[in-house]
Amino acid sequence: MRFTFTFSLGLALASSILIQSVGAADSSASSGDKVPLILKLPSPAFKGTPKDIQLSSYVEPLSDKPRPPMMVPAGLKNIAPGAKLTCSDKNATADTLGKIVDGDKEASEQSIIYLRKGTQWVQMDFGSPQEIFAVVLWHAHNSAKVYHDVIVQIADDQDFLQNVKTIFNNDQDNTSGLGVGTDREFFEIHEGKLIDTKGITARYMRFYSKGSTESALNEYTEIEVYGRPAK
Ligand SMILES: [Ca+2]
Ligand SMILES: [Ca+2]
Repeated sequence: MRFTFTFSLGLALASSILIQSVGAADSSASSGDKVPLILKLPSPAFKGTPKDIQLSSYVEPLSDKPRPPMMVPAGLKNIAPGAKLTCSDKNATADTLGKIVDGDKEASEQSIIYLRKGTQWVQMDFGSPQEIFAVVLWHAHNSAKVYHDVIVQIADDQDFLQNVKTIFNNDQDNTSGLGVGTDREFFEIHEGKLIDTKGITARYMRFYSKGSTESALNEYTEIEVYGRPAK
């Protein structure tokens, strides 16, 4: 009797330890070694409520609180500076496009590049497939304005014909013709627009826009892409 009792207790203990250790492994895998994504933000250039501008019904209200950090796997890098940049506006030189990934995100005139009117895109080729967790986008935050038809796509080829996926699209009235978006328009602020790309794998990424509430021209200040080489 005594032997059986001890044996069962031992078994129960052993299985309880086993369950605990599996549980611990599970929780460390799901929260992973996730860390807050630390962004270096430029200084705010304007404050308070935006001036009287024509807004769509799907503009996200401007928050007066700092954005909470996004949790991402440890060890990600901003891979945008290593990407090959191209653009739909053939007047934009390589030097001009380089300013989108030079780390200068300030609101001053010399930090902003201008692309022509209409739907325009900037494209990044990372050289090989990358696992991408976050994109941070600054068109221009020198005044309160809202950009139109902000669309982010990925593809397997530079012409965006193979395996094209849309990861952000706020063109809710489809004026750029890439499909009706369901994301909201947003104010350009010093924090930039943070897009959670959920670890999607891509070699090519395109960023579209079609002017703002301020101008038909397209401005770009900086784009950051946080990722790591795909396994
Ligand atoms: Ca820049
Ligand atoms: Ca639109």
